[in-house]
Amino acid sequence: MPTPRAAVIHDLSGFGRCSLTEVIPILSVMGVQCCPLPTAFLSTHTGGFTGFTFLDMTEELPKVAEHWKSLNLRFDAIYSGFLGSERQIGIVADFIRTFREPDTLVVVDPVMGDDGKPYQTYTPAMCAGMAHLAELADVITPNLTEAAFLLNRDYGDLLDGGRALHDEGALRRLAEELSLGGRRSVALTGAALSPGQTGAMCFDARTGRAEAVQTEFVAHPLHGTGDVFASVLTGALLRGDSLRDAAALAVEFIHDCAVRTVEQDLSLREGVDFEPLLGRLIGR
Ligand code: PXL
Repeated sequence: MPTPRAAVIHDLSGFGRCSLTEVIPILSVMGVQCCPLPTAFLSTHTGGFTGFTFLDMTEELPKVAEHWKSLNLRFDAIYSGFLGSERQIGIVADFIRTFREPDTLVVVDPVMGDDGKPYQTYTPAMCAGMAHLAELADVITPNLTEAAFLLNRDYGDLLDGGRALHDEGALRRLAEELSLGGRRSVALTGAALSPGQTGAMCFDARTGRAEAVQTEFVAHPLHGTGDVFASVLTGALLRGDSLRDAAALAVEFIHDCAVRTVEQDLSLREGVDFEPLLGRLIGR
């Protein structure tokens, strides 16, 4: 089988594991060729750090797309994550329309925020644009905050104002609602069936069914775990796993990385200590 190839549109943050510093090693170890389009270059990620540098790569993206088109490059997956400007939303949508083929897997991780708040560089216009971009996806991987933004709902009102936070039926209905009538698959992250657990509620557009995968809750906030989740999920989907199995692998991997991060008393803003565990993703 030829090595699957993924175009990954995400930022490169020099310190604080997230985005491309997680996506590239994870996809590589899972046997996927990763072709990065960096949306911005930052000195650190924006969660838990201040004073970070931010080089916006908006101007570069269409030039890269044009060159890749001239080379007739083809992608088995297109995966987008953290965007650097409002204008990038249209550029990424054009990229998807240009390179998508009938079998291309389009994963949009609608990276916008956490804990009810947008990330420091995200404007309301970017969040509104992200909802349009996500309409092009086969699979989306929002956390609960991003789910509220996608549905244009108040985070505080989501899941019955928090009263239904651990209600399996309410989480299932939320994932179904995010599927836009079953047109796209959803892996809703940070979905916990009880306070001691965490995981994902998956709505699979292929089967029309929603199913939860759960693990033991370890710590919060653990930076970069959403990017690990979307990366493992994309790698596993590309090798033919079902959405549920792909999500279960991602949830289990993040749990094990979180345990070793906490056991070593590492700074949570530096991201999960995933590198020593990468071997677990080989051939699974
Ligand atoms: O993990 C999401 C993410 C990605 N990229 C950058 C971020 C964040 C979250 O804070 O700041 C630059």
